[in-house]
Amino acid sequence: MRKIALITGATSGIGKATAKILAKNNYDIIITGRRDERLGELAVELIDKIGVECYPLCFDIRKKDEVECAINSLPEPWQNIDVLVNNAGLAAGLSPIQEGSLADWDQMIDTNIKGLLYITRIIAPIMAEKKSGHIINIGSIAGKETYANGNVYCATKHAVEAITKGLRIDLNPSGIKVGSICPGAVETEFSVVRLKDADANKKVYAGFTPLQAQDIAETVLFMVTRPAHVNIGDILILPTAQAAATIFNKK
Ligand code: NDP
Ligand code: 8X3
Repeated sequence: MRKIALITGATSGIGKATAKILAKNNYDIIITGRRDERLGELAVELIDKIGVECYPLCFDIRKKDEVECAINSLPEPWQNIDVLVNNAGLAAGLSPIQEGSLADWDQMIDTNIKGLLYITRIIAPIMAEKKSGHIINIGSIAGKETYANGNVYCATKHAVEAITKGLRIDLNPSGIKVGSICPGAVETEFSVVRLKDADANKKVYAGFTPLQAQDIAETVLFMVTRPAHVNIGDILILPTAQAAATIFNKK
């Protein structure tokens, strides 16, 4: 029987690369995000070029009602989700906490923590009921360290780390695999969004070779293709040039 993977935040970066790699490995794919046009384009690519089935769901993960409505709108066979990749997320701003924007804080907390929880609260019972499934949360090195001006973003990713551990404990009796991938610097739209600067990548990734979304997608694939008795709990993955959150060997 074919397997189904739901990837949040698949309109860009890590989520998009993950959707493609899982499709190439015979998963049917549910993709989510707010940018409908991009979801449509990716769905066409997965269906026409890769040859899998794809169900796009356009919603804002911060809005509980939209999340519930979208997941509940899935036709019955699509609700049988085998893999959930909780990827949607962002950093907004890079300021000392005493100068931080409350709107940025709300956006990060509502997306990275509450949005992840809303989705998981709907999918986890489905997995628990059938006693199988795999949840992978995209954390960050920012969930393991706190760096200058990272304050609230780091807090949200520390929360993802705690939620991952809590999920693994609570879903242990049901045989559900739970793990996380915690990347360092990945060249996606992340820095453009964080710094609200279309040219941000030229500055942020200057002088070293960052990870690419494909590197993280390959890590997701590795995790979901382990034998039934193996659960990868956590992977910290960094560019070779990165030793810690803010320590880079730049040329
Ligand atoms: P991108 O900005 O390229 O992708 C972010 C994705 O999240 C987009 O698909 C976006 O979709 C989605 N998203 C953001 N806000 C919402 C929302 N309110 N509702 C629904 N979807 C939303 O960044 P990355 O691929 O780099 O980020 C993916 C994950 O990886 C994030 O959780 C990020 O924190 C994490 N990460 C990134 C690192 C990096 O250096 N890039 C390093 C470590 C972790 P849309 O805008 O269409 O809604
Ligand atoms: C993204 C990596 O170091 O910018 O989570 O926080 S970092």
